[in-house]
Amino acid sequence: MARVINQEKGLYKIQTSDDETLLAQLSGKLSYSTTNPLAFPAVGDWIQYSFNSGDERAMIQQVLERRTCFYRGSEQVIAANVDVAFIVTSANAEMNLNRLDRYLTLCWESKAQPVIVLSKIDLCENSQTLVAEIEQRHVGVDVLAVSLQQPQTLLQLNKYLLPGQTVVLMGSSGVGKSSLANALMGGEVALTGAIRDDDQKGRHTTTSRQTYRLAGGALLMDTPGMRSLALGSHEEGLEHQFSDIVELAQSCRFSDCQHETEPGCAIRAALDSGDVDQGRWLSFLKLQREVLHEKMKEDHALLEQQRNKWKKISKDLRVRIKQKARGQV
Ligand SMILES: Nc1nc2c(ncn2[C@@H]2O[C@H](COP(=O)(O)OP(=O)(O)OP(=O)(O)O)[C@@H](O)[C@H]2O)c(=O)[nH]1
Ligand SMILES: [Zn+2]
Repeated sequence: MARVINQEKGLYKIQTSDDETLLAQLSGKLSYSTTNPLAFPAVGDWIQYSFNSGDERAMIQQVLERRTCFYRGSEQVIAANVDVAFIVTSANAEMNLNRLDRYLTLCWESKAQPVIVLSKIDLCENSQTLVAEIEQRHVGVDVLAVSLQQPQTLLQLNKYLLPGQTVVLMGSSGVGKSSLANALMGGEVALTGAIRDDDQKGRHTTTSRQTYRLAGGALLMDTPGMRSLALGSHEEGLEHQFSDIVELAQSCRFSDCQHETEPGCAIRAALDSGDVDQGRWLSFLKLQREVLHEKMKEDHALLEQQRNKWKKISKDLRVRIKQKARGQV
């Protein structure tokens, strides 16, 4: 068994249980067994492989079932088997609670555990107020307040960085993800796995820039796609992040209630009484629109795919009928 630690243009770097790094490619069987792009190996995947000494590359035979999975649309897995996602948000910029809704939705969908990291608290006088605000809005999610200028604050992260754990950093540009990653790596650029010179046995020097082994034994996956992961058809994640709202909507008098002017609308009542925060409701509506839009696009693409498949089948059939008529088959 091995783990995919890097992926580029159909080539993979895998780390074996002996801490050896190998270049790998898909076995023919695996590449022809499915057309579903999500079934192919991605960074973080555990895989079965074969490797004959003397061969240049290992062959990936099988992708093991993923415990968690961050994906983009229906075509790309960004990171598999992540245990903890640190959602970094900066204390100095005006903090955007709605943006956290977005990242949390992605996390719930993936099944990884989200941890909110409020960064740069040295630039903010009331970080405790901010922490309280976040905790109140996102009940049950751990919130850590950190600053690179107060190194002891970083110790709070250690309990998520135990051996065997795989972690990722999420968050908007400039919130301090790279700085945090560097601090966790102790300032040096960590390499993943054993480093070997090319010794003619297909073992290559590997300096993965996607996966880092941290001092405590955890793996930090810093795949580029993770940083710019957009909300897509993450319906399940959205329903988890707003489960109270989803549940409430079920007690509206009309099952197709638009929550606008209908009588007996439970959402309107909760907004009026303050049980549901107005900002949170608007955040839900915005993300719901995005998810529905994306889902529609995907359904459309699927329909198109099926249509093309049938077009091709009927065209093949027509060709065969013509050939038959000409006595060619
Ligand atoms: N004062 C202060 N500045 C910080 C802290 N952490 C990061 N910064 C600064 O914030 C800026 C952005 O940090 P980065 O680590 O590059 O942010 P990033 O999230 O990786 O940004 P992208 O690479 O664009 O995604 C840099 O100038 C850092 O020096 C902190 O704890 N305190
Ligand atoms: Zn309603």
